[in-house]
Amino acid sequence: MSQRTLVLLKPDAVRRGLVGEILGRIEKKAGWTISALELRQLEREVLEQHYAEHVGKPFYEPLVEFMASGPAVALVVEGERVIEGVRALAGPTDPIAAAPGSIRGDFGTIVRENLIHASDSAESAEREIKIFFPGLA
Ligand code: IDP
Repeated sequence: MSQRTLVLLKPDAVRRGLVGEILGRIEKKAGWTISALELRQLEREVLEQHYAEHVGKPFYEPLVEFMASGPAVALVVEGERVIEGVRALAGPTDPIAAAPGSIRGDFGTIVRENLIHASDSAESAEREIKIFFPGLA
């Protein structure tokens, strides 16, 4: 089942020079394709749309601040079961609980600064792709 998903390499990944490492893991999965890619400073307005489901939670404000603290990489990945697959590569939200071998498990320690975002369903993916790549069909 070919799908597409929205991935963000968060500002900590860019600051720490982990973009190549993380993109490499995604690129090496057989049959997956990166169909859009952009390094950009995320504006608050975009982040408010992206994280709308978390408004009012205690971690929301610091999360938006962190996500706007430096450039991030936004990309769209297409391929077989890519929504589930990129989330498996990323590992669970808390990097300490994430298994070694996963991106968060290998490189993270802080829940907020967990390196990568990946859409969690087909509906989220379509919503998020529209936010970051409005020109994409
Ligand atoms: P996910 O990114 O693993 O799907 P979500 O629950 O959607 O996790 O949370 C969005 C982002 O908010 C997380 O990736 C993380 O950066 C941050 N976050 C989630 N829960 C906490 C928390 O309890 N403390 C600090 N930051 C959090």
